[in-house]
Amino acid sequence: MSNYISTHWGTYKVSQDKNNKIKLENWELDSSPTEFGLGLTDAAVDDLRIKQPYVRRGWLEKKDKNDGKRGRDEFIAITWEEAFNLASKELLRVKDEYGNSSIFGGSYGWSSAGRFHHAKSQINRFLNLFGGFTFSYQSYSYAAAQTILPHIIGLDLYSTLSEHTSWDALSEDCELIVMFGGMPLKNSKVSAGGVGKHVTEKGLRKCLNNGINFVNISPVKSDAPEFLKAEQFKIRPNTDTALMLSLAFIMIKEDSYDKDFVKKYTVGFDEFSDYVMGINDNAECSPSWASEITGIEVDSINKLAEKIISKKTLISMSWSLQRASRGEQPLWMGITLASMLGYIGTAGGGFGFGYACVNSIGDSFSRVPWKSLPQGQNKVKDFIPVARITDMLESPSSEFSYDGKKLLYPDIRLIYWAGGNPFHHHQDLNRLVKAWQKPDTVIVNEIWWNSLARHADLVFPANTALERNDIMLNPRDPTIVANHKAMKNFGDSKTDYEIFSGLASKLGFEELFTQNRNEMDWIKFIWNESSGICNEHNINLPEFSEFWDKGFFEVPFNENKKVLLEDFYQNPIANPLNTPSGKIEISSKTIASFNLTDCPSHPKWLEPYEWLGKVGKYPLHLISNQPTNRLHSQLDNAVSSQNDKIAGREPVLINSRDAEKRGIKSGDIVVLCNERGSVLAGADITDDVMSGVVVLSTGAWFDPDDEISLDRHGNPNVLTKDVGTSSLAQGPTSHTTLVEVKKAKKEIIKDVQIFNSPKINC
Ligand SMILES: Nc1nc2c(c(=O)[nH]1)N[C@H]1C(S)=C(S)[C@@H](COP(=O)(O)OP(=O)(O)OC[C@H]3O[C@@H](n4cnc5c(=O)[nH]c(N)nc54)[C@H](O)[C@@H]3O)O[C@H]1N2
Ligand SMILES: Nc1nc2c(c(=O)[nH]1)N[C@H]1C(S)=C(S)[C@@H](COP(=O)(O)OP(=O)(O)OC[C@H]3O[C@@H](n4cnc5c(=O)[nH]c(N)nc54)[C@H](O)[C@@H]3O)O[C@H]1N2
Ligand SMILES: [Mo]
Repeated sequence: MSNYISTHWGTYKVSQDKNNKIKLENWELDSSPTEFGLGLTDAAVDDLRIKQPYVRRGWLEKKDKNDGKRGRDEFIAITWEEAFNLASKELLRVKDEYGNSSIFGGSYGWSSAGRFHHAKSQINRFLNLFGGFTFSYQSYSYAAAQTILPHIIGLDLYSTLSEHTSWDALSEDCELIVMFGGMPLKNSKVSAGGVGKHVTEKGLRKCLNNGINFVNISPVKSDAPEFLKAEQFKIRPNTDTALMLSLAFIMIKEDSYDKDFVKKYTVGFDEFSDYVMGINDNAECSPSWASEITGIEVDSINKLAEKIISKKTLISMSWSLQRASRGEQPLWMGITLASMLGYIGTAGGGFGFGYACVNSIGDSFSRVPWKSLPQGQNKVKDFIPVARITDMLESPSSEFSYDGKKLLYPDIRLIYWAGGNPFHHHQDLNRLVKAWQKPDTVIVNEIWWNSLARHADLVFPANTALERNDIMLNPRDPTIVANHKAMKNFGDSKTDYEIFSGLASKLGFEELFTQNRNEMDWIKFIWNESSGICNEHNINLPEFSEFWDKGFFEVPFNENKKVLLEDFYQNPIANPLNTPSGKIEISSKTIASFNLTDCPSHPKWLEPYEWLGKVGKYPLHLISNQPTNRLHSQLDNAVSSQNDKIAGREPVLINSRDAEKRGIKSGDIVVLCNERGSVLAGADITDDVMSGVVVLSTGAWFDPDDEISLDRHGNPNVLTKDVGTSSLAQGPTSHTTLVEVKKAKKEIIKDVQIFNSPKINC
């Protein structure tokens, strides 16, 4: 019997050393394994594990429900029996007094990779059986795309991603890949639901070996892997739309765009073209206009235009482009530009969205809609666009716009979170901390004493994937992995399943929740149901016991090369897109009918609320990209992430010119600030990042110092603004932030405290 564990960042072999200590090794079939995952075994037994249930003192005493101390109070250790009693009584009270819509169970977050123990599925199943909850819709990753793609190409985001032209198809026919936001391999280490083999580097090398050229348009040079030898265009963040518009301008002016494609496959080009050429009241989108905005020289823009016109080109966009103010525009504009080049629906090019953002995009294998844990129906219809949580908590019953509709924020009295970390993922954390005080109760299932656990009233200790049996079954990955329980439960921790079963028992619906199945029964149920689904796809899964003993199974490779929108390209009459016109909508009558100034009828350059074209007190653009050595805030307490810290803080990349101007040297502790807050970080001087831009990756555990309102550790979300991409999608805009950076004065330098245990009174 072989022991494996699969995680969002890869699959590992599990063994025990002579002292019975659990050890992970890279899986030999994965040619690009993720080193940072090896740190999970130590993190799983570190001092920050939550050992048993806890209750916050102020909440327990209930002298004043809104005592404003959430996040700063001490915790009292309690038994599971006490914890289940307190939580179930409170859930019932809130339900009776305010109704199920006053319970926020959105639980946005990646949690862990197993199919059965997926925390979000577990909490959804539990809360649905309890009568429902207010939920959150969309993802922090690509909310703007999720909303606008159906309007432009009539496909939902997930279908678009899974239908992406495969690397093998591209490598045969494409000549040039223009990467807006690069293709950082560090991001392709992960895939939500689990990774078997890493394939992105292989795909890129195949393209390179077949003679494809690469262009990297990004403020950070290393966003393009070095081996691609990509031509670099340093662009001011959030100005990609302007650059693309100027490329469209050149093509219209020179009459060199693919008119046949535009006519046959798109609608609304004329209205767009009038805007580009400045026919109405606006400036023409000429190269000199774009140069002023983007910081790229006119000559370079002209040369880039020449290149894309003369070669079969793929316009690749990273997801980061749309996690920004007016983030709908670059994606819409990228698809428009690809339409003008005429290769959409062919392997010669077209557009790509997120090729290296996660491992799976561009892969070619038979995708199987695997069985997951049945979640039931949510009877509550209230929801929020995922990133509007602070607005919701601050302003119950107030109106917001979303995708052409006007909706109301519900009044939330209880928050229950399992498997995500809003004190990592949300913007403007100082605002969130205040709004988070408003509900009567916050219940959290967490593994570690991170900032989410510390901002809860009731803390249930969840265990890690090493402490449970599970099955890695990701529709976006061809490997299925048997996760065998590798270590006994840490302390008194439980699986989320056991936690929700315990609560369901107190609330009288245990049998409905568990269906009398234990962990292994559920895993076999998921396997058997999936086997049936597989048969429909002509794939045979082995018997469960054979799979469980071997440890993994690989879905056979599919020889068919995938090309995005191929059917539509081959016959747009027989296979129209699911848009009102059946074609690609370069102008959208539907979006026009919403009458939104922040998302008009066709792609436009709309100034972000903060950007390098308009600086005042805060002259540097902060990019808070995905971290190299962890998954968001997960494993920030583990060795790889810790080894990267500078003076114990998250590293901030600063260009040498900007550093010199400020007297900052590598290794210094610096303070980043703007009107929303300030953050300490460790300076790393590098010309990898362009002047005017600083990079502080997301995911350092939030470590606020209340006395001087400063984050001691380097969480960029203290600085980011919490406002939607536009009133269309309301997506998060973390990549739109201006800051100033200074060498930190001795008086404000405080030790990082988030890696010490919180105040606990037994
Ligand atoms: N500034 C800035 N902010 C960003 C981004 C950015 O680019 N810049 N990116 C955004 C994006 S794209 C995303 S997807 C989000 C990610 O945000 P999240 O997905 O919320 O971040 P994670 O750190 O993965 O949080 C997962 C949490 O679940 C816990 N957990 C893991 N396994 C289990 C389990 O089995 N049970 C339970 N109960 N808990 C578990 C972990 O300990 C961790 O606290 O962040 C967003 N925030
Ligand atoms: N190792 C690791 N990999 C991850 C994750 C992780 O936490 N760790 N998180 C995963 C998740 S949840 C997601 S959603 C994906 C996200 O994938 P992306 O959205 O691609 O991730 P980012 O790292 O935020 O951005 C990639 C690069 O885009 C550039 N960029 C930012 N803004 C702009 C801009 O306005 N214009 C241009 N041209 N470039 C810009 C930045 O230099 C940045 O390095 O990554 C996934 N991959
Ligand atoms: Mo994401």
